[in-house]
Amino acid sequence: MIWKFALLIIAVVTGAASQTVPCPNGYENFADEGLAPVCLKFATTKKATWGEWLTMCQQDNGGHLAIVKGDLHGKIYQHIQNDQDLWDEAFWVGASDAENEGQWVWTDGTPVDMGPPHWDPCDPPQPDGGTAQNYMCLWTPNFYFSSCLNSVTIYAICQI
Ligand SMILES: [Ca+2]
Repeated sequence: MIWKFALLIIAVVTGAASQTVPCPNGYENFADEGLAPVCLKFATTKKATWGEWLTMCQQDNGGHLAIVKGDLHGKIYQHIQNDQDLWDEAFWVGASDAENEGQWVWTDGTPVDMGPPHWDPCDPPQPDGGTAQNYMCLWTPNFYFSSCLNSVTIYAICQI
């Protein structure tokens, strides 16, 4: 009887651990329940350029700048709304048109969907800035996709 109880405890603890800790320490799972984890970290240790964050995300558990496809954009927006410290900030994510001006691609090589609902439609509509703005950021207050100045230093969203 006792050994049966012990086995039950082990099963429950093991199951709970695999369900509640899908991401490395400091990362949060943004995926819907039952789907493969999408582990993101709002990296607010330092403000730096896109290129610098590309390296720093990699140095943090082998991560990369966040690839924000589909409804992940809305989940990120909701996360920011729930954390007042993030409201006035901006964040690099993993897309660029540095290779071919106007051709935006994610760092996994897939093309970025242009226009609504993700890119900022307001004045001036994004992306803009020509070759001075070759990297994607999410900019306060609406956190649409924007093209940010190559030289600007802001926070980043890293992904594993
Ligand atoms: Ca550009």
